Amino acid sequence: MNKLIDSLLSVIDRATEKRARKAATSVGRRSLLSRTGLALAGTALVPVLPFDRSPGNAWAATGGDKNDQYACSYWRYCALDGVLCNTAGGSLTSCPPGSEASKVSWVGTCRNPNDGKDYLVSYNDCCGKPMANSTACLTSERERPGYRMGLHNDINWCMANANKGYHCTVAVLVGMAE
Ligand code: ABN
Repeated sequence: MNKLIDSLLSVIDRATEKRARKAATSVGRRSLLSRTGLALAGTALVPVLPFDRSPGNAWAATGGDKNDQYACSYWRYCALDGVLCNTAGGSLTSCPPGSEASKVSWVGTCRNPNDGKDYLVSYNDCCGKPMANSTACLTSERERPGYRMGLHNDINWCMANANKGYHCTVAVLVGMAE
């Protein structure tokens, strides 16, 4: 048995040696070096795969009253990322005096627990004043990580307003989801 294994190994050895010699004659040292260099450079250029750095919705409402509009657990806030305007001199749907609604917004789909139906909710930022010292919520249901442009809500939606300072966020019902 040992003899058989020995002879098998020597056959493999010889074959490997033969291939290595053949490669050494057909591929010059310079060519080998340049190919190795190229392979190494290529590896360095391979983009690092993106990954989600978000804190796992650290402020996400887990449980809580779905009908309390002053709590992050309120059903309309299912995809909200911001501080509430209704505890900063505004209301659920209107900006506090001195600030104006963002021209662009993030729209989420939230289920109303009272009728079991899905609604589209527009989260408009209120702009033009420093950030309100108010309840901060981060639910962002169905949001995708930042590298999925357009599917990420960690954005200052005041970007299209003349006054881009973020103050707070309102949640306006815009319709029923199909
Ligand atoms: N949409 C609220 C917000 C404002 C600034 C930065 C992140 C999120």
